[in-house]
Amino acid sequence: MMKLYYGPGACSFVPHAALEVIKAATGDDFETQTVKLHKGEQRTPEYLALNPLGLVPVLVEDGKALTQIVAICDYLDRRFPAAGLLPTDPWQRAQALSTFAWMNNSVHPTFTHVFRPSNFASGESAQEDVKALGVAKFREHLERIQSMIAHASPWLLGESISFVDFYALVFLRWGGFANIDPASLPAYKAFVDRVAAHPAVASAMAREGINLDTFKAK
Ligand SMILES: N[C@@H](CCC(=O)N[C@@H](CS)C(=O)NCC(=O)O)C(=O)O
Repeated sequence: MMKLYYGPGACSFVPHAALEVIKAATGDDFETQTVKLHKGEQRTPEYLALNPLGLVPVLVEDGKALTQIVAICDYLDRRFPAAGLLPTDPWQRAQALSTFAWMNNSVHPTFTHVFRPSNFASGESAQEDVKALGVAKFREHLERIQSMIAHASPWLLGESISFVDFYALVFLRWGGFANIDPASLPAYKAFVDRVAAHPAVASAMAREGINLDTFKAK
């Protein structure tokens, strides 16, 4: 059985929700293992043996580990085509991967500047700068996602819910932690409410023990 190592609320939610979609579509079940990032569990020798980069997610199948969200999700789509996670038409599929890759290689690392400014600057005021610029850039990314949502019918890739919808949910939750009020992105918020209500997504959120309520007005 496949096993996913995930951190509650982390980017690993993307393959986690996908595994729930697959389970609903095909009956193929999966196991999970929580990795508590705030406790440093991603840096234990056992975990580093799975992923030397010390990051979630990791998907383990037949004792072999696969890392990187885009690779894991591409594998899940090819292994379980019945789940309809990516379009089959080559051009549509490439367009979907284009959006997915942008989320993974641009939006996601922008948030890393907010969450871990110490990775990018050493002095305290320099770190504050990195964080402030990161929040501004992250908000621009969220606005771009909101403009994509205007064309969602009903999901970002069309009829089937998919990786990019799950990533959109993760990002809006993270925005709340960065003091970005979801009410200031109303179409995005309404979309994420819909994604969260999808039964597969709701199951993954319940297992992770997360909700959408990350923004606390100051
Ligand atoms: N490019 C990687 C990014 C993975 C990543 O950044 N994971 C974060 C959680 S969202 C992590 O494990 N952080 C732990 C740490 O920085 O110590 C992927 O696609 O899998």
